[in-house]
Amino acid sequence: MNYKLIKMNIHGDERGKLVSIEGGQNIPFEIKRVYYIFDTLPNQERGKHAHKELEQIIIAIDGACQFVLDDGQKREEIWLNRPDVGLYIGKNMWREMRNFSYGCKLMVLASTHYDENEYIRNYEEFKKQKNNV
Ligand code: T46
Repeated sequence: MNYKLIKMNIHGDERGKLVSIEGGQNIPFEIKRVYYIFDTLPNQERGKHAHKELEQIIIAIDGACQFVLDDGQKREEIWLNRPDVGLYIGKNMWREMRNFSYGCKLMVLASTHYDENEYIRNYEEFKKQKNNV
């Protein structure tokens, strides 16, 4: 499975907490794009696609949601629920997001600019490509 959880350092004191993310240091790719997802709802699912080239790190900076990760053979579920843990997803992994807490906010660091042609939005097509059928 081409994913892993990355623990970020927290700088905390009586004023609150801060996490710093620096390109070339705790991120395994050059950051080309940052986007964020908010106003999510518990009964809405997102994702349901894979990327041919894109690598990303996703951080639940507020709230929680569940990720389903699938490499064409195995499926695993993980919860993202900490602002100091990033989910790295490498190339060619199917992802689905569900069970958002109200107001969950996800910040995403991406290795490429947005390109719809690089998405695989059909699960059967994804499985065929993974298994070289
Ligand atoms: C992923 C999860 C965590 C853009 O115009 N630019 C962008 O950078 C992105 C990411 C999306 N869009 C447009 C494309 C769609 O019309 O925004 C709309 C929603 O995108 P999408 O349906 O792909 O959103 P999610 O939440 O299903 O998935 C996104 C990322 O696409 C995906 O790579 O891992 O967030």
